[in-house]
Formats: sequence, structure tokens, C-alpha cells
Amino acid sequence: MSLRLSDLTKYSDIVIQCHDNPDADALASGHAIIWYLKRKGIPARFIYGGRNQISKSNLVLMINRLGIKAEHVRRLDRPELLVTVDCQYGESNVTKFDADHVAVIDHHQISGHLPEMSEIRSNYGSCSTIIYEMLQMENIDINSDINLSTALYYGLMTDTNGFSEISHPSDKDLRDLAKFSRSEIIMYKNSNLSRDELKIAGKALENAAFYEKNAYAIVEAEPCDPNILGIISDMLLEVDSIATCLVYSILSSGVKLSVRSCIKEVKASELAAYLAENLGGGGGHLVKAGALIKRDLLEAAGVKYEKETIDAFLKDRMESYFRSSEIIYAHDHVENLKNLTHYTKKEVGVGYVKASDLADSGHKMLIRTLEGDVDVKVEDDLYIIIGINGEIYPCRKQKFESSYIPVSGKYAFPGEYPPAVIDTETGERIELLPFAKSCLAKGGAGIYARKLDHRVKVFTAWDTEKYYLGIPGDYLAVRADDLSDIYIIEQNIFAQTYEKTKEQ
Ligand SMILES: [Mn+2]
Repeated sequence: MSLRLSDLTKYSDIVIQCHDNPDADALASGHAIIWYLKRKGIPARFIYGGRNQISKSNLVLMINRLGIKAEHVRRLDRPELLVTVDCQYGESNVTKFDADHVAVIDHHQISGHLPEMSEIRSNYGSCSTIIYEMLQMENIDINSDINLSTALYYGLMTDTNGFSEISHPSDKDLRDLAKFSRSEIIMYKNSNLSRDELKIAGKALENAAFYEKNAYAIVEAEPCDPNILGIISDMLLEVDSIATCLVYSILSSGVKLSVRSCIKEVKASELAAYLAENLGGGGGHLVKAGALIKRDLLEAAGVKYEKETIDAFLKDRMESYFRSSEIIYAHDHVENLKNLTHYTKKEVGVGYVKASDLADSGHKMLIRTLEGDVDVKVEDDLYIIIGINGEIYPCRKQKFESSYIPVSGKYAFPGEYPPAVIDTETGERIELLPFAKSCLAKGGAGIYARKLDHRVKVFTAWDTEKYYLGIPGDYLAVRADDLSDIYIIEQNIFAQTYEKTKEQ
């Protein structure tokens, strides 16, 4: 199940459709495909259904100024190929039209049966990002047309609350590498709210519910554009007695959430993901995050789709989040080793790169990975290790030589997003993998560990600002040769990396 844009060129009668009540991401995505097909000499239509024609002023500006040709239709002559973008064929938010063949390109959670031709990347912040990468696969640079790059950039921006709810590295690539028109973006951004929407925000804030024990607030807003939820939650977070907040709106297809946190004990991205666990998806940053709980999944979980039950459900999730999380500050925590088992590291194959192969010594660079961006300064003794799941961590030559053995043979990357570095001095983006070599991680003194049966947040000795989250099934580990070094090992990595030490 995967799709390339060039697969579409086999058809001659093509219609691109986005969801009803299109947003900027849907418009940018549809526009980009039409743009691509036109380049290939294939005429295609871009349509949307539903009751309403686009009237929001930022979208009207975007359509007129970037030359987006989105037609509002009531009916459609059966096309040879129908491609739904930013939504999935058959979903409740997209008018159903018949077609000989259907293709789907979307970044939401999979909601039902998918056609053979599908490209779904649920962990992406926008559909624009997927199309940006699909164009790259066809060797097309979006920056060759400033209207196209501006549309895709704006699509990502609005779907991630002004980039604040971004988490996937590919989204960061689009954000950082698109050469867009700044003046256009400023113009759309400042036609974002209608007076009615301002009223929705005011009314929602008036009815905020405060929960003092855990210093959080919950606010419900009438159905509205998601970025209004972001505006409300930003404002709530500024209140002195509020450390964490949840703002939500019940839409016909699901519940849209905006989450904020200003304390290091709660990462907004983690809380958002927790609230939507198994019911949709969520993510973002330490301070700002968003999520969507899908209506069908919520109903399947036995929650009636009514205001009262949804209110109660969300309040209960918030309470259980605070109740169920244990927090460990490694620097003043003593684990009772009696409850732990000693494990030895297996010899596992990983990858490494010498930082000085990538950029000049002294340059700052940013390593972009699925887990986040890591800043490092290039020095002659700096190595970058690529772990068994593709995770990245820096390491000094001395530690490298004592803990790893270089081996011959080609390095095979196991992860999903091939890591890249950005030389912040030159702005150049360099793929890591062509420079990667293989090595073996040696055993060492081993660890003491216990399997977790609840959520644990660990502030490690080397990072007291950001916690590592362990969920049931993961392991809490203590280095045998340094008992203050306490950390979390994800259950799959644990199983692949460690084995119980045999009795001596
Ligand atoms: Mn979208």
C-alpha cells in the first residue's frame, strides 16, 4: 500500500477531491497535485462537496492570490480516477462521489477500508508535507514555484497551529526549507478570525472550568476553526493558577483538542497523545500540542457522542493522567536494587558517523531525527551513533572506543525517517546515511532494571529539564557502574538489546 504521484499519470480523466469545508491544508494539497499533473500535460479538476462554499477570508485570499482552482460541486460525472486528499474516501466529512478508481492521500488516522492506491502518514502534521515529499520523490523542487511553496507552507502552518504543534521531522523540513512569500503569509494570518469567531473565544473563556488540585483548566468552545482553540488555550495558560489546560470543540467528525503546559512535569505533546490514545492521534511540542479524537472510535469505545458524556470523558482522562504518572528525579532518587534484576547488554549492531565527516570542526549542526532535533557542535572527537531503531545520540571518541567495535560490512538503517543534519552555519542539509559505518555495541557492566506497570516520567541526571516517559511494558534502568544514572528503555529496544545475566 503506497502511492507515487507518477502512478496517477496512467489515468487521463482525473478528479482531485478534498474534504467538505476545506481548510488551507486541503486546498494546498489539492492544488499541488493539479499543479503536478498540469506539468505532466494531464488536465484534472480539483473539487469539494458539502453544503458550504468557502467563505473564510484567509482561504478566499489564498485561493485568489495563489491561483488555486477549487470548484464547489453538488454532483460529479463518474471520473476514471478520484483522488481524495487530506481525507479518506467514504469518511463522513467528505461527500461521496462514484469513480472507476479511487486513490487516497491523507495524514489522519486510518478510518476504514483503504483502496490499493493509498498514501497515509498519520504521524505527519499536514497533508501538504506528504505532497511535498511525494513531489521530491519525482525530483520536483517546490521552490520552483513560489505560489506552490507558499500554499504548502501555509497548509502546514495552519494545520499545526502556527507550527507549534509540529512533531515529525518531515514537517520541520517543509517549514525550514520552503521558500515562501512572507508578505502573503502575513496577509492570510491577519485575516484569520472573523468577529463571530472572536465571540466564540470570549464565550468559551467565560465558561472555563478550573481544577485546583492539579492546576489545570478545561474549556469547551462551540464548533470552530481549530486555530481558535489554540488562541484560547494560549490565553488560558497565561493565567497564574493554571499550569496545564485543555480546550476542545465537538465537531461532527470528532473532537478537536488543543493542549498547553508550562511545567516541565507535563509535556503538552505527551498529554495530547494520552488524551487521544487509541481514539485518534495527537502530538506537538513541550508547551503546545493538539489532538483529534475521532467520533467513530469514541462511539466504538462506548462513549455517547453528546456534550455531557464527552465532557465527562475528557475530565476523567485528565484526572487519570495526573493520577497515574509517577515522577522520578534521577539526581535525588535511590532505587531499591532488591526489586530490580541485573541484565547484560547483548552485542548488537548499530551505526556510527564521525561528525567531522559531515561539517567543519567548530560548526554548529542540528541533527534531525524522528524523536526530535538535537543540537551539537562539531568537534574532532565527536561521533554520532545510530541506534537499533534508528534513534540518534552523540558520543565522544573515548567512550566510543571503550563501548563499540567498528566492523566491516555495509550499514543498514532500521528506522523510518533517514536522519539528516543541517549545518546551521551554511544552511546545508546533509543525509547522514551515506557516511554511516557499522559497529558493534559491547556489553559493559550491564544494568539493573524493572518492568513498568504504570507511567513513569524520569528526569535523568544529564537532562533535568525534559523527562523521558516510560509506559507499562517499558523498563526503568539503573546503570550498574553508576547508580545515579537512571533512565527508561523502551520495551522493544530492551528486548533486542538486553538479556538477563546468568547466575555466576
Ligand atoms: Mn490536514
